Formats: sequence, C-alpha cells, structure tokens
Amino acid sequence: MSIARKVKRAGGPKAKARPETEMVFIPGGEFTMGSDRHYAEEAPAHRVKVDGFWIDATPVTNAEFRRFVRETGHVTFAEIAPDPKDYPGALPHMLRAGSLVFVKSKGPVDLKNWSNWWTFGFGADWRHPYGPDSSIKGLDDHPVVHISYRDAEAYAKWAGKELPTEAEWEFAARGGLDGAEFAWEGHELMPGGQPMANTWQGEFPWQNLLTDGYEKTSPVGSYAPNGYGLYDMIGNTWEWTIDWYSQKHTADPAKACCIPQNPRGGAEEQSYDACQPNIKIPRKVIKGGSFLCAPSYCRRYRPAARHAEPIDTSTCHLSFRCIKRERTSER
Ligand SMILES: [Cu+2]
Repeated sequence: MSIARKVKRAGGPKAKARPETEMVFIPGGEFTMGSDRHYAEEAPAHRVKVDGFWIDATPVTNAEFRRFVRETGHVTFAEIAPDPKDYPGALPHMLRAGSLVFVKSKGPVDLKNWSNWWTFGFGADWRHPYGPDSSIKGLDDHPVVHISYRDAEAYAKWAGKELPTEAEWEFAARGGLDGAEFAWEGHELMPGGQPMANTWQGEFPWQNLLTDGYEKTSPVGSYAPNGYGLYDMIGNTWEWTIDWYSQKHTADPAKACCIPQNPRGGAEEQSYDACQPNIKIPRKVIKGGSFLCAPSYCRRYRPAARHAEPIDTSTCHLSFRCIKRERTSER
C-alpha cells in the first residue's frame, strides 16, 4: 500500500518517538458543518471555524494497535467480562467478554430490527473480529476494530496524540470541498460507477455485490485519498470523536455574528439514549460510515453524517484515528 508521497510527517523528535503513522497538516479554516438535506441529526447546517491540526492519514491499523498493546499491556474493553454492577438487570449468561459482530442475513429481513444482523459475539475482540475462531492474520494493514472509546483514548495518549472533535473530523473529511455532499467531487456515491470508499453495494443486510472489492474491512488506503490526502475518512470503519452526541447540532445558523470556534459538541447528560431510559451510558459521536453503509439502508457515507455510540460499545466496524492540535505539535 502506498500512502501519497506528498503527505507530510508530523516533525520534531517528540513526534517521531511514537508510532510513525503518516500525519497530514490541515490548515485551520471556516466551513459548513452538518447538512439540511439528509438525516435529522445532521441539521442544521451551520458555519464553524476550526484551528489547524495534524491528523493521521489513515485509521489506526491492527499492526499499530498491536504495537501499543505489546508496549503497554493494554486490555481492551471487549476482552473484559462486564461487571454485573454496571449492568443491572442483565442476564447472567450475557455477562461475558465480547463485542458486537455483524452477521449477514440469509435473505431480506425487517430493517427496523437491527438484531436481524447484529449479534453480541462472545470472544469477539480486536484480535478476533468475528469471534474466537477468527483472527487478524493477514489483516495488519486493516483498521483495528472492536475498540471502545476508552481504548481509543488510551492509544491516543500513548501515541502522544489526541482524538478529534466532530468539527475537526468533519472539516478534515471534507477535504476542502465546502458544502459538498460527498468527500469527493460530484453528487454521486460512485461517480461513473467508480467506488470511492468501502461501503455496501446490494441489498442490505443479505446481498453484498462486492463492487468495491471488499465484504468487510479493507486495507487502509485502498481507495483514492480526499483533497487533503486523507484515506478512508468515508466508509471502511466508523471513527470515534470526542464530542458527546446531541440529537442535532446545537448551533444557530441564523446567528452569523457568532460562528462557533472549535466547538466541542453537546453536554454529556444530553447524550443518553432517550429510547432506553434505563441505560445510563453516555454516547459519543462517531463519523464516516462503514463497509455496512448501503443506499438501501444507511446513507451515512458522507462527511456530515453522524451516529451515536455508547462509550462502552465496540463493534466490528468501528475504529478511530488520532490528531495533534497545532498548539501542541512541534512543526
Ligand atoms: Cu451506515
């Protein structure tokens, strides 16, 4: 895999001491965050300013995460059996280590019920993405998956980096195309039939036509980079951000006088899932969509798209990448 040569490295001896992931500098600027044309949670579209920052050119890979685990002994959330105290009412046989795994259905199913394709896989973790009998052999350059928010945070700290805000992530994903639908030119998911990202072609969740070449994750950098030279911002795997989730953007687009600068999302107390009042696990914003996003089910393969993810939850299509804020990096 070759990452674009023009990609700069985060310089300075300090930056080099940790993983040598290629980082790209994103100059600060102003852009339209969100969209009024899609899901309610993306609205309202509003102007936002962000300062410049460095961002990993790709999501964190299995090889990189393995190095982190070897050096620190970090045990991911998915590898630890849940404590009954944290999950009152949970069935005892469910309190085992594991993570959410996608299982393709045999045929068309009710798309309103996600348990038709998601299962809590006992023994599923970053080394065993589809359960104890699976492995990441040959997947060194794929994004690491089954990463909870705390795992991503721990990695970032070890790497001397940070996780992005939603605004930083979205600004980077847009690649300089302000207000555009996609992270590339034009108004199509696949301009001229050309796959631009690892998404799902066919009827979700049973028919995968593999037009993009991959059924599950793909090696990072398999598709064209965006205007900033960033890979896999869209598709492949969702990515964590540090913002607490809110039902919609809180900014008021009518207030042109006060454009939010480096916004940090909503309040933690507002991030809980209103549909599940008994579960008090706060949720973060995840971005970018994944190999499971399909026009027939979930059109979140766009920079404006967002989703809520409880901080204790990990899945086979959720990863992350790190940033370094300008004020903290040596250039
Ligand atoms: Cu999706």
